[in-house]
Amino acid sequence: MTALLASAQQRPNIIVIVADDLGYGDLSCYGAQRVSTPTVDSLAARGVRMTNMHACASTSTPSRYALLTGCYPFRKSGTDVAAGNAGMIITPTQTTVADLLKRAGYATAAIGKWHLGLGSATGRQDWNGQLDQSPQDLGFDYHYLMAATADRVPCVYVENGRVVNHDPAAPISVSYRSNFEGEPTGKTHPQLLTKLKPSHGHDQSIVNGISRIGYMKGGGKALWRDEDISDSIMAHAIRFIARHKAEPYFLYLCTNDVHVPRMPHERYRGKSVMGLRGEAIMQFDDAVRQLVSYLRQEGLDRNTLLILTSDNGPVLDDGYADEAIPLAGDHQPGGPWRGGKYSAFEAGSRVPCIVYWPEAVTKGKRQDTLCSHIDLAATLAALVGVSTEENEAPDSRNSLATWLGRSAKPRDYAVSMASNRSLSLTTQRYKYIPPSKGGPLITWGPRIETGYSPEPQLYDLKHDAQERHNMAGSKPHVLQRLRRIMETLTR
Ligand code: NG6
Ligand code: CA
Repeated sequence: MTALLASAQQRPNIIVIVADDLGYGDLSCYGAQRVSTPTVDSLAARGVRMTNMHACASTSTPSRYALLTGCYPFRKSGTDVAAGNAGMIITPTQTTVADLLKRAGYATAAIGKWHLGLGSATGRQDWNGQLDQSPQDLGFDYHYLMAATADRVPCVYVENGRVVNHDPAAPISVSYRSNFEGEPTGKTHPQLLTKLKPSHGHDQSIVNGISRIGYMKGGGKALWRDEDISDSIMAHAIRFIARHKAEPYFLYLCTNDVHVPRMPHERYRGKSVMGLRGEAIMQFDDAVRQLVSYLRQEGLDRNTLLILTSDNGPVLDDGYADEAIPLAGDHQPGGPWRGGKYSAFEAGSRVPCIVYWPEAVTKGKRQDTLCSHIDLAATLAALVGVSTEENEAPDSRNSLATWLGRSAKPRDYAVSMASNRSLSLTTQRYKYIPPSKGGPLITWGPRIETGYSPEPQLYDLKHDAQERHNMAGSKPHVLQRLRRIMETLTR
């Protein structure tokens, strides 16, 4: 490894692109046929395409929590899908990937979807002034963020702890409890839903002709237009790189695509047979194109380590009537895997992941070795030569050689948390889902199998990618081994 790194210029720039709800089967380099992602495919062709990368959860907040802290989300309460007025879920005393890279002299930024809370306390943020805590307390020198998701208020960008384009004529109030007097909602004023209607939930405050989760008043000029979110995120990402191209930098770049409400820019509209969801995937690919072309133009791409992945598995109807289900046709957003977002089955956490770094990576490699997002912190720390204390990124292990396609050494197991907080373990061969409460299907709208069962489940992923044949009874030794790992982990 040392020789490898010596051959590359020391300290590459690092960009981690995290897509939202992009499934294993949503990219053409992973087999999608009804949508094409030429830019991501070209990175895969010249980088490492991982087929066995696991997010640590099948929803966003806990998945991102693990990615940034190297600590499993089940260890901390309050790591479930966060409201838009949640206080910061990672505490400033915790060490993040950004903290570690700062120690190595990196300029650091978080841009795009955040969904890890802002300010020190839930519901107490001053959206009209300076937030009292922000990612600047988590090692990020700069941030330009959506507080949560596009379907949650407040529908504004926050830059370095302040609402961007704050409009003094329209002071912002946010509540996740009750509406503000006289404010229309999707429920009371469906005639104002000019762009998209909810299919379930999402019937509260209306911004840009789309109703959301949560209540918001004001905003005025600061309110986003969904069609411009991707461009806005990418413009800020490129501006950050332009400012820091002379020094090593770390960019945590989170797209809003392909989360709901899917409302891509007009230039993609009508371009996909899969409708808005397909167009959101096209917009994602094009965002990556904008970034990579800029890096090439500036001669920066050879010494940039770019990791592209998704926070959790896919969902078609996630609460808006965007026709994702009928227009999907035979598209399999989860690829060969069963389940989807929220689920304990594989498609919940088996995510696409491409590692691109022209100077150091094994080109065009397909990496089938078991990997987990949890290792990002230790892997990047090792790459830049920073050592971690025992309490820092406690669950994270250096997997650099594997991620660069130089080794086939798998993790012993990958842990992931479903939306009911139950855990599952994947090994290179098997999948263990302990008994958990909850019915076989998501109850609130999305048509997704949960994978929950009162019985222990054990699947041989090598021969049963679809998790159909429970071997818990026929492979007692394997079951016992995985059960023990789980017990030790959660003790
Ligand atoms: C769910 C939302 C869904 C999505 C999800 C979080 C409803 C009915 N559904 O509660 O639309 O926002 O939370 O997605 O409100 S995530 O990718 O950010 O985890
Ligand atoms: Ca997500």
